[in-house]
Amino acid sequence: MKIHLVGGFLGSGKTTAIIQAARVLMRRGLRVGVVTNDQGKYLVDTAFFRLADLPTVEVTGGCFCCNYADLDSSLEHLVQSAQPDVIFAESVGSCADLVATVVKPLLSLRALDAGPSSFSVFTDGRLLRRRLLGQPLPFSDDVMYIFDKQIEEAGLVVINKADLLAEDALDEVTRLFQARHPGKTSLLQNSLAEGGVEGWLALLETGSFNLPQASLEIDYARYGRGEAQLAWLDEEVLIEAREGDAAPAVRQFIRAVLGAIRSRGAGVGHVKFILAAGGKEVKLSFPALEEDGWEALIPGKTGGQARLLVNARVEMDAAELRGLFRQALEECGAEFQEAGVDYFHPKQPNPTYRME
Ligand SMILES: Nc1nc2c(ncn2[C@@H]2O[C@H](COP(=O)(O)OP(=O)(O)O)[C@@H](O)[C@H]2O)c(=O)[nH]1
Ligand SMILES: [Mg+2]
Repeated sequence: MKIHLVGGFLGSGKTTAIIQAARVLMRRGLRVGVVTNDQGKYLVDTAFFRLADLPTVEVTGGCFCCNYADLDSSLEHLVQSAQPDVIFAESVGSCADLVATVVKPLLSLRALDAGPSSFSVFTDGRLLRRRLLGQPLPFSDDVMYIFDKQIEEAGLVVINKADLLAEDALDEVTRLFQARHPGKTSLLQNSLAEGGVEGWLALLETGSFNLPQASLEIDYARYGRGEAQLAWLDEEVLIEAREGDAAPAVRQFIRAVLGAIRSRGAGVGHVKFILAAGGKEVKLSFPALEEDGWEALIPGKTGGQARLLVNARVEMDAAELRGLFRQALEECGAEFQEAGVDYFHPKQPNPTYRME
């Protein structure tokens, strides 16, 4: 059995790539399972993996490092219930220091053949390029500290969303990356393309050079400050049209949320929705540098009711984030009910184990 640990910043494309990679492996006849991870409890990504028919278990309410026992029992549960040949474990996008707190403990505390065999870190190529050029990014310095530390500790860096960079920008990001991180393996990838993850999978299969040996030097006070500047909001919403279709109210709600976040200039880790309406489920996802075109994903006829599972990770005050979601709902032009509303700032990271 192989365990591939996948880290990297919020919205960098971890879930997308894991689903594509799992499809390729399943076509080859392998059994694949997934462990998701988040500080929150109601996860769009878990719902999305399950939509893709992937056996998925969750470690919620904190990162893998601070919930090591949960990670260990989740892995065990997955092994018993799905007998996977390959497991992908996706860590929450605000987490760093995984070599010391997850990779090494898994290797030393689990049976030899059940430890991780690779640790990939994903990064949005556009954010990485800006960072390497010293251009401004929509996050504070402490949040960018986490972004940098994630890349520093990676065994293998996937420079993702290559389709969103022009040819010369791709050359530039590769050159700048190699100059900054000499000797680190990196790979340009478009996870949305047919066969786009084949190169990554081939690297994962080549063995242990993808598993870093060195624990990070990291300032936990600064790392904790960065995490604490990010706000988490999770909730389930039922939108009911007063008459006719619920789709216009859903569009209005999402438009208002994005507009309110943008008008505050707040950095978006990601804002994600699973929309269930008219017998269909779709995922709507807004990473740091969002693209247009999402409105076309909302089914034309939803019927009078739409259910939304919402996960937002944004650099702002959590109560303010909650307030703007609530206001967008009140102004969406339909009846609504909220359930499972949860908003907070992540706690100071306090790993179960830390191995030098
Ligand atoms: N253009 C482009 N978009 C991508 C790529 N990979 C992921 N995305 C999009 O980026 C957003 C965040 O992806 P997701 O896999 O949820 O990121 P995660 O938070 O790291 O798990 C989604 O809207 C994806 O469709 C890619 O290679 N190219
Ligand atoms: Mg994800």
